[in-house]
Amino acid sequence: MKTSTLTKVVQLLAIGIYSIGILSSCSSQTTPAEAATQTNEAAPKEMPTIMAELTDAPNVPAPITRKHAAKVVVKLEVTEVVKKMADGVNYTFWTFGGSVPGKFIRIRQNDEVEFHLMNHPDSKNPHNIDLHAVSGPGGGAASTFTAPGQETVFSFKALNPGLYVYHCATAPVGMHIANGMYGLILVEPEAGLPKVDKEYYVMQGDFYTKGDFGVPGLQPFDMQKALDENPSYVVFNGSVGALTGDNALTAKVGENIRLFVGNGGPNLISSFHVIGEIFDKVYAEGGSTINENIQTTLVPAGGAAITEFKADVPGNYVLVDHSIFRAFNKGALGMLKVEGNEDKKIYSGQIVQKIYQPEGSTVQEMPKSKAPAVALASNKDMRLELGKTLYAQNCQACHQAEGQGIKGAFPPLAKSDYLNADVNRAIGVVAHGLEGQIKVNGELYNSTMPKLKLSDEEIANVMTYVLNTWGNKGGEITPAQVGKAKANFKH
Ligand code: HEC
Ligand SMILES: [Cu+2]
Repeated sequence: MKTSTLTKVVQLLAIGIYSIGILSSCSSQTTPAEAATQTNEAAPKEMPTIMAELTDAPNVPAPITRKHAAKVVVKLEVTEVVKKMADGVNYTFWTFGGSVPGKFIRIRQNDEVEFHLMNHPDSKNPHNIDLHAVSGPGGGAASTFTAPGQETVFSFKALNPGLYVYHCATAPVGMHIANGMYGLILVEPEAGLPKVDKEYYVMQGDFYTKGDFGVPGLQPFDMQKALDENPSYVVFNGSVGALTGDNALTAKVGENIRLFVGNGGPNLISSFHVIGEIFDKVYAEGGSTINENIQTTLVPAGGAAITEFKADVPGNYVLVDHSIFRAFNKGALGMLKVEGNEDKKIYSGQIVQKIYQPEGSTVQEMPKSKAPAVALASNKDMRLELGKTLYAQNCQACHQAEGQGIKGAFPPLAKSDYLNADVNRAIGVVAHGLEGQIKVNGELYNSTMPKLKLSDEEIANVMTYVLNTWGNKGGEITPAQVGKAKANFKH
């Protein structure tokens, strides 16, 4: 059933393409017959027509197995949609295909692509597309300006193999890109890419919202922040958490993994790195030159790279932009979960942990906050006031502005069952730091909270603030209670 319908569609399309072929043949330099000779391969007399398989990130269409060029029909629909930017934060994304990044397009060198751009009737803006894989004016932008409810068509021949960015180029261009209008198109070399076990699509982008990182609600675009190149969010695949928790990429020990990495920008260059892995191969800038044994590869705004590595030992590998505040504070963080057997020769795990006297503690210490003298609070209101500032200075970088934490990395303080169940234990955590596994609101965390050099007075103030904010249970903590809780803390 499915096949016969598809055949009909292909036949119908073939008729359509034939007429377009006549129109464009005078301007095209190479006829299909010539192209077939150039490939030096047994190509059928008439190029077959194929509907391109398009995928949403992190998925990639299947590798191309055909040994000849084809006419490939790509149909891409632009929509303007409200979607999640982070927990509690929404944004009106402009998309190629319904999500950010846009659909992944996979073709082969010397294919002739018939490109349809449809702009959904509900869109508020016209859009077009500039594919960096196109040789011709505007990379297609000049031929694809499409008003809402319209469709445009142009065709191009994929002359150069490589991994290319595509994006909208309608004025104001920066704003269209900043709203998520970008994706990747892979032009496989004629010989194809070497076989691997897993392929994934990861694309970075920077976003500019009126509210800073984590401020909830539907956030509008902020032109001034975009001009200042000061993003509120830097994310992989369109939102904070698009590649963490249940959305993490997966692989098995021993598998070879290929990441098609793109950067839509609009402004930032990505220092792409996978924590705990070394790229065996990087197709630098998405081109044909292979660089080996790379730790971090630069992915320019409007550029791409193909990285390959083998998962040698099990564990969680964290994808980051190694401009590291972007990773831990603005969202540019993803995860690859590798399952399988350990190999202690390659990675032993911790062998020794013991007290090293000169430093005193195995828990890392943070530098003391700059405030020279500690203001003393004489009532709860003052504690709340001072606690708020202490929180911003000492806790917010990890637990986030609204106490919401970062799933998989920093537990929430907002409505934290761990905190509300035993406040003295939480005070102990703040006073002594914490290592090891804990469960907060049903989620496991196994990480390190540093020991902070805060006085009992400061801990009393910050904990009073935390307890009276974000739906926690309230109350007042005094320095005396902190002293007691510290002494009794064990974990
Ligand atoms: C460098 C990052 C970092 C900073 C700064 C930090 N924490 Fe934490 N905090 C963590 C991590 C990570 C954990 C979980 C530790 C674990 O997995 O064992 C945690 C756990 C906690 C917990 C217990 C779990 C929960 O969610 O209820 C509390 C309470 C807490 N932190 C409060 C604070 C307060 C208050 C501050 C500021 C005075 C602060 N933290 C500063 C990283 C941090
Ligand atoms: Cu656009």
